Amino acid sequence: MTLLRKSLRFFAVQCRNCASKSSPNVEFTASTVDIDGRKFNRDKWTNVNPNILKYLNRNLHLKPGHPLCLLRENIISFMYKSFPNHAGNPIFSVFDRLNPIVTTKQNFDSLLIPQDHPSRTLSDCYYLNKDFILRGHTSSHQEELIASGLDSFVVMGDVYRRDEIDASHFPVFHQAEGVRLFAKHQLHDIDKEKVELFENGKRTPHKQEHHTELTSDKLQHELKTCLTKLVHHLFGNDVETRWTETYFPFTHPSFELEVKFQDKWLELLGCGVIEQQILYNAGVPDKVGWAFGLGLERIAMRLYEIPDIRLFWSNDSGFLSQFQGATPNQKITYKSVSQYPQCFNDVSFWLPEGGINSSDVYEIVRGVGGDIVEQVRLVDEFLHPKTKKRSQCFRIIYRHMERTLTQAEVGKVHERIKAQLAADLGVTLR
Ligand code: FA5
Ligand code: MG
Repeated sequence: MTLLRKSLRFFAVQCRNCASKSSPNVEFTASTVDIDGRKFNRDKWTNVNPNILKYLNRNLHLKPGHPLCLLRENIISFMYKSFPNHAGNPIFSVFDRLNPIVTTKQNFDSLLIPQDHPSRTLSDCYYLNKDFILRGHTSSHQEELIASGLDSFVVMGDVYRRDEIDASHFPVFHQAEGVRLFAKHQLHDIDKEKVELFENGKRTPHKQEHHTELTSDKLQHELKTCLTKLVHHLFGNDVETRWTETYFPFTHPSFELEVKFQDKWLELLGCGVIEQQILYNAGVPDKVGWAFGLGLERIAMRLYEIPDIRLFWSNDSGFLSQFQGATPNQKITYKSVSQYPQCFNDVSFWLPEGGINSSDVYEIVRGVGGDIVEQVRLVDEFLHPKTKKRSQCFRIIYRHMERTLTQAEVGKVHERIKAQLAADLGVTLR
């Protein structure tokens, strides 16, 4: 078994050029999407667009002096320090340059995500074609890294999702994934306890059928201790946090950790006990483990009091200069360069037969409007009593992060968005 795992070690290839390049060479032909010389055949799944692909290779988490880079360094140094081996060296390996173009097998199948799971839909992800996708989470790399022989690793990188638009959601963001596996003697004190890792039991809300009660308890305890320590390391011991139970197809039991931010609970991460089937599939039937995935922007927003997720993409020196030269655990409070005013315009339309998907609206608005779009909200919806036609009204809030927008300038963009909505979705503007 060990041999098989070792021989796969080279499977996880880090993309060495990733850090140095600014934007990829992208070409859309009639039958392919070409990215930096790699050709992907287009099919009915293809829904990437030039707009989203321009974020590939930006690698904010590797850009010296960027708040996401400082946070990456801070988390890595915490993991290194917290988990030494008996010689004092870190047990965690770090992968922060893995290519974000992954197979649908990696992104879904390897994680036991069912065929009909909503996270697979075209309205949630960016597909190159039916076999390749811009990874929707760093969990895509779990199985390949476990199969390559690793027991403890962290993956950091950019992930892509067609999501809502507001101050804490952006279609590209960054995640840090942590995985730790345990052999029996690493989890249980086999000299003192007469215990087994596995049993042929029942799945309950608290454990998987293959795990003994004690195995599941200890894994949950190790996981929550690690994450609580990390959060205290980042935010200080006084931070207000809470655990909630949740569901992921790849962990059981599963949890989320939230922190108080501007008087609201903000979800920082998802985590849980790795589904044993994933370890069987990766060729590691004799170990158990935990995993977590956290959102770097969410943490950095709370840490540096950055009010809007779009600021991370700013090239404005007013933003970047506040972090240049800082050390990873330096306390920095972001000072708003200036609060430029918002402009908002509404767009109302009749839906075509069969309706539309609001994530297509968000995508088009973001595609045409770019980063000046701060929020898109469905503000009104009604059914015409006679024609039975349904109408929707979306409010688009515009704000530039670096200057005041004029109403005339916004008006032009808004008209282009309306035209694009009509052309692409078949809606009838009102
Ligand atoms: C996941 O992505 C799971 N892969 C996490 C996981 C890993 C669970 C390993 C179990 C084991 P989720 O979709 O909740 O879960 O995203 C994880 C975190 O990413 C969230 O808690 C949040 O901090 C961040 N996040 C999610 N969507 C966005 C978004 N659109 N913009 C910014 N951050 C986001
Ligand atoms: Mg979540």
